[in-house]
Formats: sequence, structure tokens, C-alpha cells
Amino acid sequence: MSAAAETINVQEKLSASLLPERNDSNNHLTNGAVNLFAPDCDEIFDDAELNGIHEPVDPRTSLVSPNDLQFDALISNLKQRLSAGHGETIFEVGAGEGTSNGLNTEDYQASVATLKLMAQSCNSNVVLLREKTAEQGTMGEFLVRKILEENDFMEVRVAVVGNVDAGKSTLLGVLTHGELDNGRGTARMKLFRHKHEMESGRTSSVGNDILGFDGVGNVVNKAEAHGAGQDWLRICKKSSKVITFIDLAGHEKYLKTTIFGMTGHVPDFAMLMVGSNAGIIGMTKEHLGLALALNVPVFVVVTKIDMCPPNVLQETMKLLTRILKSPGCRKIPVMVQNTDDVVVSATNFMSEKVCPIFQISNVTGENLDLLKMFMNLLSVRCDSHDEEPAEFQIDETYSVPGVGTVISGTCMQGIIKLNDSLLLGPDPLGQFHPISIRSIHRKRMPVKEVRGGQTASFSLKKVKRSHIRKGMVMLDKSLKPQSCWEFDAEVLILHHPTTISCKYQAMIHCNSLRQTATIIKMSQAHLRTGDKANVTFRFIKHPEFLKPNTRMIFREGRTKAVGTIIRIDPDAHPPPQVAGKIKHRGPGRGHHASRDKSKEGNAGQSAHASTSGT
Ligand SMILES: Nc1nc2c(ncn2[C@@H]2O[C@H](COP(=O)(O)OP(=O)(O)OP(=O)(O)O)[C@@H](O)[C@H]2O)c(=O)[nH]1
Ligand SMILES: [Mg+2]
Repeated sequence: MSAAAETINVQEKLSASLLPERNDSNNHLTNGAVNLFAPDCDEIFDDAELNGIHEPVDPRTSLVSPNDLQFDALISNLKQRLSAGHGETIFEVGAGEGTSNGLNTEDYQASVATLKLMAQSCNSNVVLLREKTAEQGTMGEFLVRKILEENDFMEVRVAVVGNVDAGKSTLLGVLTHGELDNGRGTARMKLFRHKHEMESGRTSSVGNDILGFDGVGNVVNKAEAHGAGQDWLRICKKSSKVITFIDLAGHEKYLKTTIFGMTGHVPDFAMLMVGSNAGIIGMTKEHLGLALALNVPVFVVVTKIDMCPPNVLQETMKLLTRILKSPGCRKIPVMVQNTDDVVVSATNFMSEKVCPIFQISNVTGENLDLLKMFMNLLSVRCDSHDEEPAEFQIDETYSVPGVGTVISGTCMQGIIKLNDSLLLGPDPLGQFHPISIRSIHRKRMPVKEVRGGQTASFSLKKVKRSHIRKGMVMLDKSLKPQSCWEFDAEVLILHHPTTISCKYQAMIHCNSLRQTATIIKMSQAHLRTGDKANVTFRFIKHPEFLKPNTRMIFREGRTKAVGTIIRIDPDAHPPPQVAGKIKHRGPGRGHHASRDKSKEGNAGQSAHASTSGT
């Protein structure tokens, strides 16, 4: 059987294989993700009961002619689904239980009209995604998306990984700038940040670009006038959903930066790119492993189908499906060949089991529409935890003339507002210092607040850039943060040529922090490939802010391990060789506020525009 046929069969089995996971009345999957696909039959019934109606409501016909009470229950159900889906949900019309699906034309039209009224009451747009014929008539799937204020948008981050020359930067150039590639590198030029990248054509840093979708799913980005960059402000204002692509380097020598992009930039999803003619070579498996280790759901884009002989493409697909199904990955590959496949794979993607595969050409544009439709349906993966105290991790710092120090990163939880006073740290002594927020930008757009799951940049009052490093955090004062020199983690050794013992040193990547640490204790004497153990690490340079349950990567040369932090030790002391050398460089010391004030001036809109990322 051909690889393509194999994946199509898997797709047919997909709905059946995913059904048992819908196991509670709130339609949450066993792994915690919300399945937007399923109709909330139980909730409709519960609401109806609450309203004193004791007859069970058939979900298939519930929208045909609801009475006032039923209509109210339907609206409250839709509101819940919109809130669980961070502002959008996919609603099935005519879906019943078992084999009883579909509605006759009249009832179907009445149901669609009801859905539109429901959406109107929830201040949302409705768009038809697909219709199909079932046993009892027509069924339809609709995207219901909340209409947001002009300065607000849903944010989804996609890390773009894959081997050198797979076409990562090219695809992003084509998607975000609306012009096809010439096969010799024209499209990627818009993405590069450095002169040497332009010259070599190779990405070496973490790049950023955005693709905006409006309320009904149209792409907002326009093919810009010759040489002009995309206007991020316009895109953000017109978009309901903004996809931020994190363009990463495929070359092995930049792996450290690529890992930083995957851990520090907190992607919701990873797009693994494979050149169809080159196949699964170089860093492809390494990058796939990285996404799996960090529990980031992956979809695959196979490029260059315009120039690939059919037998080579078939070989690549065969190997790809084999790797995805292997015990190390345990994914269900789904070949996406039409809009139906897009809806099925997008709605089931959150289960982390499904791995959609696209075959595209950046030169002819083949299948790019399917990829764009899929991107439009990608949901926000993290909860914003608005009620929790604010926590922001820094992944980049800038010194902006006329503004001062600007930091960018991701808000992990809570809400940060203009003029808020937060704690910044840890400094080399492990201490945190109060700072206040003088301006906030999301994707270069000035805003008044930022919440969990969103990236942003801030200009800070009275802080020198040299006092801030990647991996530092800004936290709400109520968290009473502590830094640590030592922590315990449960690690799994993915690869090591021989054995790991105490005193072994390697680089820890955890969120946006990167620092070498020494193993000072292990639950067993030696660790080999495949071993799992509890290990105590000690940082070699300065203390860090860590939280239990965070995923981390531990790496040195070809040695790779993944782990989860289980305990931090705020009382441990610095390693002896460092203890005598630490100088205080925290914000607030050796710093003359009055002198800096004149330098910093007002944080204007253009300030953050000159920063590349958020
Ligand atoms: N014919 C054809 N060429 C393509 C396609 N996609 C990319 N290319 C070409 O492939 C080359 C490599 O593309 P890049 O986008 O730089 O690859 P990359 O994955 O970003 O590479 P690194 O940044 O080094 O990891 C360029 O010359 C592109 O023009 C495609 O679909 N068809
Ligand atoms: Mg590139």
C-alpha cells in the first residue's frame, strides 16, 4: 500500500479513533484540551433542565425552532464554548447521536438561521466551513468567532522548524507577503534580520513574522508595495486572529538558538518542514523530537512538490508516516488534500495525537490555500489565567533611542497593565527589584494591557539594559519570588554516547533561560541512554527563577535529555568558585534616575516598531 493511501485510511478511521476521548460532560478531552468539534449535547440538556423543561432535547433538531427558554439555553451554551475556545468555536448543525445525523433542507435552513441569531447575541461572526450529506439530510460545520475590539486579537504562535533548505523562511515569506517564490530564494529575503543571512540565505537567529485573519477568516496581509515591509499595526487592527511565526534555523550549528526559539518563545504549535526531494535528513528528526519533548503539537509541511519526481515524493511520504507512527512519536498522520480534511484535522489537532501533513509548493502556490485555512482554524492553546498574579518571561532586550530599555517576551499568566509596578529579577545575587511599566506594545501596536498567553514588549522606567538578561522574569509582587541555585528534575536521557555521572555539566534550556548547570546528585550512580532518574542540578553562573512542573531540556554536544522540574531549592548556596565574585548589578543600584530620564524621553509608538519581535 502506498504511503499516501495509508494516511488516507488513517484519516477515515480518525473520527472513530478519537471518539472515546470525549469523556466528560464539558467536552474536555482526557488530556485537558477542549474539543471544539463536538456538539455540547449534555450542556444543552442541562441548561434545559435548569429552565424547568424536563423533556430531553435532541441535539440534531435543537436549533430548528427553539422556544424562548431553549433559545436562552442555546446562547448560554454558545457563550461557554466561545469562552472555552478563547473566542471561537466550531459549531455543528444537524449532528445527532449515533447514526442519526442530518436535517431536511427546511429544518437545516431554520437551524442555520437560529445559529446566526445566537452568534449575533454573542457578538460573533458565523462562517460556513463545510457541509456534508448524512443519513437524515444535510449537516454543516460553522466557525463562530467573537468580534473583538479594534486593538484586540487572538494570538497563536507557530514555531517553524526543519532541516536547512526545507523552505521555512520561504514559506513564511510567501504566506505573509502574498508573493510566490522563484525557487531561488526571493521570498525569504523579507524575513532575514542580518546581512550575513541575506548573503548566505541561511537563517541564524529567531525571526518573527505575522499573518492576520479577519473575523470571517480572510487573510489581512496584503502584497505590499515594492520593498516596503508589512504594516504590523494595520494587520493587528484588522485581524481577529494573528498567527506569529517563529522562523528558526535549520542548520545544526544554530541548534542552540533553535532550542531557545522552541522553549523561550512559548509556541502553541510547531510546523515541521520537510523538503520533498531531500527527505527526512539532517536536523528533521532532532527538531521533531524537540517539539515532542516540549509537548508542542506538530503538523508537517512537505515543500518543493513542484520539483520533486513522484517516486522520490512517495519515498519521503512513506518514511515520514513511518516515523510519525513509530513508538517514539505515536501520532496519527492525516494527509490534508481538501477543505474537508482541513476541518477534520484542525478540529482534532488539539488532541496532540493527530499530525496533519500538507504537501505544498512555494513556487506554484499549490495547496497553500489549505494551509492558510488550517492556520485560520488553529486555536489558542493556553489559558490566560487572568485571575492569577502576573508573570512575564523575558526573551529579548533592546535599547531604543529616545525610549530607553525595552524588553520583550511572553506573559505566562495574569494581566499586566500600564503603570503597573512589578518585580524584575533575579539579579546575580538572586534578588528582585521593583520596576514600573511605562508603555506596552503587542506586535508593535500600543495597548493598555497584556494577558496570559500573549507576547508583548514593554519600555521600563529607570532600568539599564545591561542589567537585564534573557531568562529573567517580571512578576507580581504578591508572588514573593525566590531564585534558586539548585533544583531537582525528573529527567529522561534521550541520548548519551557513554554514561553520565555526578559533576557532569550541560546546558539547561527552560522557558527563556539558558545556563550551564552541573549535576550534583542523582538517584542512581550512572545514567545511560533511555534511563529515567531524579537529578539535582546546580547553575554555574547565577541563580534563576524556576517553577515546578516546567519542562526543560538538558543538552551538551550529542547528549540530549528532557525533564520536568520537580522541586526548587531557594536556600542552596552558589558554587564556591562563583560565591566570591558576584557583583550587584540589579536595577536600582549604581543608577541615576534623573540622568536617565532625559535620555529615555517618551515611549512613542515607533519605539517598539524598531524591535524585531513582539
Ligand atoms: N522549487 C521550489 N523551491 C523552493 C520551495 N520552497 C523553498 N524553495 C527554495 O529552497 C531554498 C531554501 O529555502 P529557505 O526558505 O531559505 O530554507 P530554510 O528552511 O529557511 O533554510 P534555513 O534557514 O537555512 O534553515 C530557496 O532557494 C528557496 O527558493 C518550493 O516549494 N519549490
Ligand atoms: Mg530560513
